[in-house]
Amino acid sequence: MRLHVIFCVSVAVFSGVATVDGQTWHEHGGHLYALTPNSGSWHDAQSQAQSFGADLVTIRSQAENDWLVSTLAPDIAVWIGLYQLPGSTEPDESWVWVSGEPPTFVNWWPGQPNEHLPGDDYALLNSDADDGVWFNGQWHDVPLEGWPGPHYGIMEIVPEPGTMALLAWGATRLLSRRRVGTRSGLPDPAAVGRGDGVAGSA
Ligand SMILES: [Ca+2]
Ligand SMILES: [Ca+2]
Repeated sequence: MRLHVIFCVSVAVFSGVATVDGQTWHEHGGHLYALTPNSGSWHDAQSQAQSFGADLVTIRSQAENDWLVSTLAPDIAVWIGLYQLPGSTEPDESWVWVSGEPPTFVNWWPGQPNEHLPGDDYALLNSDADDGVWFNGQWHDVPLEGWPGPHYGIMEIVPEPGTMALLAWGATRLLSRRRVGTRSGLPDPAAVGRGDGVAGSA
């Protein structure tokens, strides 16, 4: 799993987008984001995220919310990593992120959360239309299974500190070596100097 995640990160450094096992991961602010492979309940979505070494997304700002909508969910409703702890006072006490980060930013649709029905304890980001109203990426508290229609989740990988810098450094070196070889048609001089790529070098 660790190699799987590292591969995602390393490819993302090159282009900002990587497709791994059919999932398209997008890099933004040093984090990686993708939709879950399958639709399902909020718990299904979080389980799928964990299988990639990810969690459902933690959203920290309006800018991040807007980027997620435009990049991954321009016209669908998707699960995010916000849920309400059991036993909380309804409708708005103790909403928490699966990442453990405090909810410093929220983007509820006006009047939400409202505990429309008992058990509306999971946050759904909506950018699609309902009865002619476009929700513009704002959130609703909904049941575990969500609203009618398939719901995918947005997964997020937060690389460990230093991982992105290390991989960026490695990617830069690899690209540099490729450019040298392409231009001259000769082996990488750096490799020659180290004597680690040319047979018979002293
Ligand atoms: Ca609730
Ligand atoms: Ca609601």
